[in-house]
Amino acid sequence: MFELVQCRKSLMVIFLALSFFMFISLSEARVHNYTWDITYQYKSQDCYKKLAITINGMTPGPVISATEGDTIIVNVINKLFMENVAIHWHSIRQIGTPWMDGADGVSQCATIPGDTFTYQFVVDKVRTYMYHSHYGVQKKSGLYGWLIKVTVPTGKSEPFKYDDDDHSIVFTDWYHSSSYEEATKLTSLPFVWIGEPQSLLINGRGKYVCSNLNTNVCDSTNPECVPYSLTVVPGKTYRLRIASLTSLSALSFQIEGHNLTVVEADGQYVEPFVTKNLYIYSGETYSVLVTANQDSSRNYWMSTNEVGRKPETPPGLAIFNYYPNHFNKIPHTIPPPGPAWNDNESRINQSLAIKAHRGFIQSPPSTSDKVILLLNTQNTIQGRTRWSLNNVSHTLPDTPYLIALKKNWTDVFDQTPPPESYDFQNYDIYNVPGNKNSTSTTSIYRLEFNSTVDVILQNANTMNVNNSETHPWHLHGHDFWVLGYGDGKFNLSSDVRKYNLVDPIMKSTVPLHPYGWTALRFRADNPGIWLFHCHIEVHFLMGMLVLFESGSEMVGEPPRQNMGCGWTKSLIKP
Ligand SMILES: *[C@@H]1O[C@H](CO)[C@@H](O)[C@H](O)[C@H]1NC(C)=O
Ligand SMILES: *[C@@H]1O[C@H](CO)[C@@H](O)[C@H](O)[C@H]1NC(C)=O
Ligand SMILES: *[C@@H]1O[C@H](CO)[C@@H](O)[C@H](O)[C@H]1NC(C)=O
Ligand SMILES: *[C@@H]1O[C@H](CO)[C@@H](O)[C@H](O)[C@H]1NC(C)=O
Ligand SMILES: *[C@@H]1O[C@H](CO)[C@@H](O)[C@H](O)[C@H]1NC(C)=O
Ligand SMILES: *[C@@H]1O[C@H](CO)[C@@H](O)[C@H](O)[C@H]1NC(C)=O
Ligand SMILES: *[C@@H]1O[C@H](CO)[C@@H](O)[C@H](O)[C@H]1NC(C)=O
Ligand SMILES: *[C@@H]1O[C@H](CO)[C@@H](O)[C@H](O)[C@H]1NC(C)=O
Ligand SMILES: *[C@@H]1O[C@H](CO)[C@@H](O)[C@H](O)[C@H]1NC(C)=O
Ligand SMILES: *[C@@H]1O[C@H](CO)[C@@H](O)[C@H](O)[C@H]1NC(C)=O
Ligand SMILES: [Cu+2]
Repeated sequence: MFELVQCRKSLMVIFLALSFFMFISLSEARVHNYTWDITYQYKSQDCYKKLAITINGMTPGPVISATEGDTIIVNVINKLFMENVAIHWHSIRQIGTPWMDGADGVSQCATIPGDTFTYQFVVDKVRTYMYHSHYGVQKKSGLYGWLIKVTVPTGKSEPFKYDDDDHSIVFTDWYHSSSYEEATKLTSLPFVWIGEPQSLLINGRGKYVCSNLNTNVCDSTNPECVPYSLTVVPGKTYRLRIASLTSLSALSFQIEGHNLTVVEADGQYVEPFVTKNLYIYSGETYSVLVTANQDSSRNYWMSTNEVGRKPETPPGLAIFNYYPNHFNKIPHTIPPPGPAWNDNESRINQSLAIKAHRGFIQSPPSTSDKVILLLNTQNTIQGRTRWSLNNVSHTLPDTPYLIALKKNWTDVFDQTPPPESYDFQNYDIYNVPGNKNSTSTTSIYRLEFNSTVDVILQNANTMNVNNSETHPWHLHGHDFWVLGYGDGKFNLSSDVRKYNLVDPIMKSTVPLHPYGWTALRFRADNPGIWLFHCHIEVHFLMGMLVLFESGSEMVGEPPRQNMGCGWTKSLIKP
């Protein structure tokens, strides 16, 4: 065992050294150094004034642009008076830098008020990234960021052409109550549902109907809630980089009268296909091409609608502005209605249509070493509503896992592994769970380093009759191959034979559709411990997460800045 660890260690060193020299020789890697002040400010994003968490006064936060191989340094100064902060760099794999993943309770202790945390990592892959808080339900308060656009180095090219880039669209859903109030509702006894969001925001702007309220806190003429407008020149083709960081809603996006050509998903090139609307789930990113080929005498709506849950939130609207019309000129048309919220079939169809571009296929291993089935159910623990995987609901310990593993503190979390399966044969996914009583755990899945693992996510009925919800599952530290989606119960013999091993897309976030299943494969080749969780913040808070550990013995010593909570307090005593 000792020899094996040593051997792995030296392999890893050689591997890291090689990658380092490779990028040095390929391009002149640059260092981007930022300092971010995190503060509360009054914002009127949907015309309703409320407290939002900002980065240097902004929500969404500043855009970071870089080239493949560049180093990003962000000094995050927590200037909130009473609240911790942790920032996750969504889909950055953090190979060799697991301490920088920004996941509270996993890779670090959240940064306390007055402290600074310096995130430093290399962007090793061309794609569109985003960042957001990974502390409690803080993302809901506005602490999320624009995309990190990592461009192709000179000499490399992409399999599609466009005239203009640099148009990023990020969707969020917005509540008027505070995230404290929401977290309290969701964890209280009896459970209080937070309801649907008040607004859908496009690039941080929405429009709440202020006349619904008898208060001057809502002002529809506030310039902060003027809709986002994207100006296009007739005849030209644009690349839009689209991301969703909603805390609850699954969305559909469309541009009135225009088709969208999907060309990239979560950083991998897609065999292009044309669609009228793009379905997008929290945590996903896409690139679409759109050509300004319609009547240029007017402007058009860009709109986003809630799908998958019965919508009670009006569509989010922005303006697709044909030059030289005024950018703020409101189209006289009615915004296009989105697809039916419960048209689950067309959502599965679009998921199935997303395949790797034939010139950029990265073949998955043909077999796997381990299969983990995860049944997604809603349960209760001592009366509190929770989400469970294979009948257990997960919670994070007070001491971050990665530090506990490095220090061999076996009392920090439950050492018994969580269940890898469930009684699939007999479980009725169409009915309210018979056994509502669940247990909570801090246990982790330990995966052999560099082994190939399949995860089959199986959806089921919630605790409400005839209801199953959409869950976008996100994996930290890795991309995975999406081998298939299906309706109903997964069949271990017949569905496995239908896996797409030819041109599966690699992603880092994937939807699990109502009453359906989703199958993934990944290689556990990134030393550390990584979250795999539902990206709906509310579900995450309610236990919809698991942890995958692999090769954590190869990780270096914990930096002092990652400590300060739980057992790690003892390590930083003066
Ligand atoms: C980044 O900027 C901070 C603040 O200006 C400075 O203290 C630090 O030395 C810089 N780091 C690098 C690597 O340039
Ligand atoms: C959009 O695509 C559909 C199907 O490919 C096609 O029939 C339609 O004409 C296109 N519409 C526009 C505005 O290009
Ligand atoms: C479609 O999805 C909704 C929830 O998103 C669910 O309640 C409904 O039962 C689903 N319909 C089918 C046919 O699966
Ligand atoms: C989904 O795809 C199937 C198979 O291609 C097709 O028969 C069906 O009409 C599609 N459904 C929707 C709603 O687009
Ligand atoms: C970790 O701790 C356990 C229990 O305290 C002990 O059995 C084991 O040998 C320790 N492992 C290492 C590598 O120190
Ligand atoms: C639920 O489970 C817990 C722990 O297993 C047990 O103490 C409790 O009595 C159970 N409650 C019900 C209603 O079954
Ligand atoms: C689920 O958990 C409950 C409560 O702990 C337990 O009674 C039940 O046997 C478990 N069911 C399965 C299938 O593991
Ligand atoms: C992981 O396994 C693959 C396939 O067996 C192999 O090509 C690769 O070199 C291994 N990587 C490491 C870091 O051991
Ligand atoms: C649940 O769905 C089934 C099948 O679609 C239907 O027969 C039944 O009436 C529904 N029950 C309720 C309470 O809506
Ligand atoms: C799984 O599929 C096989 C082959 O189609 C079939 O014989 C078997 O009954 C299915 N199992 C279940 C549980 O549906
Ligand atoms: Cu979920």
